[in-house]
Amino acid sequence: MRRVIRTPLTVALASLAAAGAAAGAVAAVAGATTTARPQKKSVSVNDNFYGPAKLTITKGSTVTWKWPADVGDSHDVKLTKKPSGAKFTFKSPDTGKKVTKGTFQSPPFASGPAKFVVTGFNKPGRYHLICTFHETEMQMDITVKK
Ligand SMILES: [Cu+2]
Repeated sequence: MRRVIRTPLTVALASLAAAGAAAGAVAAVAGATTTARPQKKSVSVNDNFYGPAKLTITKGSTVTWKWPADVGDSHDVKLTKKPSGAKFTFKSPDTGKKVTKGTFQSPPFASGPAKFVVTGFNKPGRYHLICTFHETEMQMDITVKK
């Protein structure tokens, strides 16, 4: 019969492997309790409404407003309310370069396809947006979950 000889090295390796497995289990549990991953959401810009008009997203999500081929009227997207300190990254309508600012307004489009992509919904709370051409009827709310 063969004897299994446990040298100090194999014992050390075995305990390392056990420690690694335990650490992995802890990491898996921690991962399960952290907040949800950022999402990518689309909003269609219509005559004269956003679809959807209410959106709930996770922190750090990206929202893309999309104008279809023939929207009709000109429409834009302007942020009017946000949690304090919120900042956004988007392509500046003026320069076409990416900027990070405390507010945003898309270019107006009357015919698409066109899109306006905004990232940086990192602060939980309510964000209110309007179309500056149809301010009273064309509005939307975004809620960022805690
Ligand atoms: Cu509009």
